[in-house]
Amino acid sequence: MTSDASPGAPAAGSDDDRPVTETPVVGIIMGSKSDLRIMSAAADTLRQFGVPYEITLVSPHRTPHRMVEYAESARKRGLRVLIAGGGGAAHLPGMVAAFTTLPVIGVPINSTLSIQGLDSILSMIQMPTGVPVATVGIDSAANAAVLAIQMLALHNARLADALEKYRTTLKDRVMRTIEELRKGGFQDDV
Ligand code: RP5
Repeated sequence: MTSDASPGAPAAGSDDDRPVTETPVVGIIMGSKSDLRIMSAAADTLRQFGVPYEITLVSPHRTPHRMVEYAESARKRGLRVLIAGGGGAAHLPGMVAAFTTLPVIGVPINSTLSIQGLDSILSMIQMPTGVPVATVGIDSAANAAVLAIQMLALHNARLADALEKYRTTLKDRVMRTIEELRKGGFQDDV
């Protein structure tokens, strides 16, 4: 994990078959340190899947030039997907998407000044044609990471396999819960 936006060396190998290396392939950015309590879930998820990432603060309003520099250099630095979180007037994902053709996943955050996250999500979803932001649910940073991993898994067999196993654990958890409920007297119709 790197802790700032300093350029890293691009990994060797072809784009499609490149193995996951320590070079960050996902960039996690957010408007403020106060967003970290939510966005850290994206980092945790990427770590669990062994996906190298970088995480830093990039504010579209307080550090606009840094935002442009980050977005414009992202592909060259080896990043494949960007996850951008913001609360309130959450312009970061949309503006970053304007400066890069990498896929941008937006995480609307119910921050202290947000109107329950509604302003944040509405700031992200209605992008003009040609400049999409793949917006996940309010505070759904872990899902943003899973979506990023699904994108990377298009050309990475290890990640595709890990995603299959992850889905199996989700299913198993539900089935165990059903069993526990049944033991407690819950009568389902299946
Ligand atoms: C946005 O304003 C940030 O993404 C954050 O969610 C919100 C509040 O920022 P702070 O005032 O806590 O720095 O730019």
